[in-house]
Amino acid sequence: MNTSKLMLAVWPAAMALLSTSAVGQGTDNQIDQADELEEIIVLGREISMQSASVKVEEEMLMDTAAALKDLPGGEVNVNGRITGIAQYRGMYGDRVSVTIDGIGMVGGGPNAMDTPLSYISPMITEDLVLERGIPGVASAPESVGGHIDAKLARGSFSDSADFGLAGTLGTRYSGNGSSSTSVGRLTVANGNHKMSLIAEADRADDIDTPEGTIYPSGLSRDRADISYAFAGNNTDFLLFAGMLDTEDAGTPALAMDIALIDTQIYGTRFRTDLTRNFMIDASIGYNDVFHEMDNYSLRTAPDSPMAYRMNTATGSGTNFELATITGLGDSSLRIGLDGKLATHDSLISNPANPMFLVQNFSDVQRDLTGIFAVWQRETNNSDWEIGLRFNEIRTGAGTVDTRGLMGMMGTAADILSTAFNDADRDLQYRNFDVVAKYQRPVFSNAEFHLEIGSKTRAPSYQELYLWLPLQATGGLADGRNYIGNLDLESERSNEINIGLGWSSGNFDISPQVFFKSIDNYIQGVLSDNMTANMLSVMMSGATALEFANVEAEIYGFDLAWKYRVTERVHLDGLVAYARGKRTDIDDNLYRLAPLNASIAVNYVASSWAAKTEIIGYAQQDKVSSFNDEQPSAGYGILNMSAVWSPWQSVRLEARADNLFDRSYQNHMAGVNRVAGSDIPAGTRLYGAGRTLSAGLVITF
Ligand SMILES: [Cu+2]
Repeated sequence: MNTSKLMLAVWPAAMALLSTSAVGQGTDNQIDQADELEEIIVLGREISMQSASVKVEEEMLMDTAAALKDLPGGEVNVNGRITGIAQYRGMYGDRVSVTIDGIGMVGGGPNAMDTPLSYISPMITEDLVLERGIPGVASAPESVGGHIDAKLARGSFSDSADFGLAGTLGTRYSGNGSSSTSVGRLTVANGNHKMSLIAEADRADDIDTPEGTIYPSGLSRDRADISYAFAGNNTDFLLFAGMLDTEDAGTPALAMDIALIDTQIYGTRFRTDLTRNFMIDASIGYNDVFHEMDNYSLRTAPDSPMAYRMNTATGSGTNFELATITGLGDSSLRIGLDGKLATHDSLISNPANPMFLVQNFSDVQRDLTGIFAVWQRETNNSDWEIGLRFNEIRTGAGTVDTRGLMGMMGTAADILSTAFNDADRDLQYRNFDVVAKYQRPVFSNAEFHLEIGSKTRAPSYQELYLWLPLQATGGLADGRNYIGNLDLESERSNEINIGLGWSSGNFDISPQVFFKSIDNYIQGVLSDNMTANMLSVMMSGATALEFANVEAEIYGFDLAWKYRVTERVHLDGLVAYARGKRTDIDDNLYRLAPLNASIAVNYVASSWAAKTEIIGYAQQDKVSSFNDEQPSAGYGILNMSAVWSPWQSVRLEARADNLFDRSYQNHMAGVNRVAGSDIPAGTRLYGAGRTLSAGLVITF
């Protein structure tokens, strides 16, 4: 399908889908029928029991991560407008694996300012796919909390042997914060070969809320990708090179803002059928990040230049996978080897004091290699999947030092660096994962789904090697200083997930309930390191939290539903709830969304469509006392959007977010850490006020 068809396919597709379940009724085969019935598809969104996806390029967004809120159980922790950290069912950060075209990324920022989803700009994102429930062991090496894959929109192969040119030009503009996203795509392709050049430029100033301006919340981000792809009878091949250039992007929930993120990305994917029953699937990606952040150029600078901080961080590494798939009659066996080899450095300096230097992370390495086997069987009565995985993670860090720290601070830092340098920092983790999935039809119009898994995650490099109390925590944004812990063990999540897909006439619903018990859950606890606490109090007024293994559980449910009122009108919605608590002491887990739901009225005509949605969040008072987490009040907002395609090649878009200009604080929004802002430091950031947007996308 070429891009012009792709952009517009949603209207005819939506029309066709309105009658999907009617088509399904006549099918004899029970499982086929259930397979068709279980899918809940609305404009731009597709939800089944196994996965949920959004066609992100059709949404008017600045951060692709925001599209997760359109998926059952999906959330996003917002530390800045383009630093959305994926959350699924109460887990986030390194617990949720994110891949782009199936390949992982190595982050550069120790505070996750370059989150994986920040590498895939919204107008060049074809799909964002969330694996519902427990990710299979083949999806990603470490994915205790979930797995999300985003697909770049690199255009399509054509139907003919002759080469043709196709492309897209589009721009979207929001009045609030003069925010713009613009895309260009050029694809030269025939049926077998495709060359594609895509680029997106995003710009924005500070955005306004009913309580004042969020300062700083402007941004500048450019993303480009050039690729060659081959599609043969038995072989698919993709080779790409990309770049990301982010500059001056505010992250008011963190202690610093993004000055620069400069990343090169390279990768290749190869898939071939050697025989009818034997296939090879391989991918390798490399990326290299150079990142600078500071606390004085975008936000109100500290009073004393002695408190200016510039942090230069780098991250680079390789993600790879080599797998074989063997067909065995009605089942298949996938056996693979994969890995993620990463290095990280971070240096803190002061432009006003050339003497000042802190080696925050020095020569850090985290190398994972894994092997896995997945057996899948599909019959008329049931689907089975059983997967086993073994991971070995080796980590290491170089020696550290500081320079120019005065008096007692210098003495304390020396004590900590000497202890760190004398410790054994070469660590090794061996982890075994297992996931089993079972699915079968029940009654004539429903399907039952059961998953059981035991999955692991070895500690992150920050959790191990943060030797000086700082806020470099992968984006926790709780305002606390943390120190690492070289004695951490891997965490293990034992999980059960039960789902139902039910369809009756005009109504579809797909609820799931889950329970996970997490052994050795890693989170910050009060530190008994007196030196670290003293230093932390001198720097921030509060003692340090130290990463430790604790016990936790998370349970909840989420569902998607859809009701067809008429051929053209349908209602749909989501409900999600996740409750997380410590089980070794009486406390709640940090930064989980309260009960939330959305309901939308959709109208689809032949050349236009409109949607009105209400999104509601309950209050969240189940907050973490260890992280000084503040409760948040419930709220509801109303959004409206419309698209019109007067011609096949033109798509006009209009959208109003928060139409009634409601003042609200989403629980996942961070707490403001910036002084001299309309929103006081220490207050949870408010959601954007009424935001009117318009867009034009032309395809050829
Ligand atoms: Cu950073």
